[in-house]
Amino acid sequence: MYQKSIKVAAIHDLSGVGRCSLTVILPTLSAQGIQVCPVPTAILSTHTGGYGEVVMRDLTDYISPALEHYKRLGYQFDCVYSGFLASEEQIKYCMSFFEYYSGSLKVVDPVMADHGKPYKTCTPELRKGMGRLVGIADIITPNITEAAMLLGENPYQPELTSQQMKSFLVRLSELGPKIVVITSVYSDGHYYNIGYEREHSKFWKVPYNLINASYPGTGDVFASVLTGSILRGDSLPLAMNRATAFLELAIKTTYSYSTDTRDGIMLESCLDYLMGHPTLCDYEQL
Ligand code: PXL
Repeated sequence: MYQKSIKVAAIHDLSGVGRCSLTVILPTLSAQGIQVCPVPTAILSTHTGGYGEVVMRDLTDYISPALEHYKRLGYQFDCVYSGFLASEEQIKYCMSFFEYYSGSLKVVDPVMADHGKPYKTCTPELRKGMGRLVGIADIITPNITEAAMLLGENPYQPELTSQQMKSFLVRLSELGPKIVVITSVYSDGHYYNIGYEREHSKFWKVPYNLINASYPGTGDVFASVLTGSILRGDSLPLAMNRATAFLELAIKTTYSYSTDTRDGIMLESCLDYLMGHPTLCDYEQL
């Protein structure tokens, strides 16, 4: 299908149960024809969102030696993509990865919070460190809670005007990234994923229907579809459209089975959609 494989170094945790981080990032990128080289930051029995006390093995001391090995090999990645990080210390090692592979596409999903509230693991130090990572990224994919936190604003942002959406996007881009995509924004009676490309001064929005259930890992899947799509050469609005449509499909499929929401979305049932790579043009200009 492809002559050359596109390689992504994925710096994320491996959570055994609950379909998030590497367990969804690997299949989502693979289904798009992208090779994932995982750099696990921690191993957890489950994600941290509702299964009680988690068993965790921190792999902070793995990240740097792994990078040293790749340096000795002269190994190249087309993209370095980070997400949930377990501690402020991990930010430093993650930063070394981004700095060494400065010519690769740098994607930072600043996983810290959702629905107006920081995750238990998000300390003030981690939040500051995430700000530093965002500063060296090419693309960031915060949800609206994380976007507000990165800008030092109230994490709870129930509704935004068009002007406020643009202001959020531009101010985040001023921190460093050329492309900013913010998910789960409510405006004027609709939910949107919104995006900004500094190079073209263009703002985009893709509407979606909200399902009244919250599943972990949806941000990871969104960022992975978007990243895969951009690595394959799609424009930003088409990549946003693909990621939004795929999430809508996966969430509605899952909701129809009334599963335990802690188990995440039924990714396995929906991956064939990504393999087909259909082109969608349901985006709008913001
Ligand atoms: O999906 C984000 C995520 C990743 N990894 C772990 C998490 C979460 C969100 O709760 O707990 C361990």
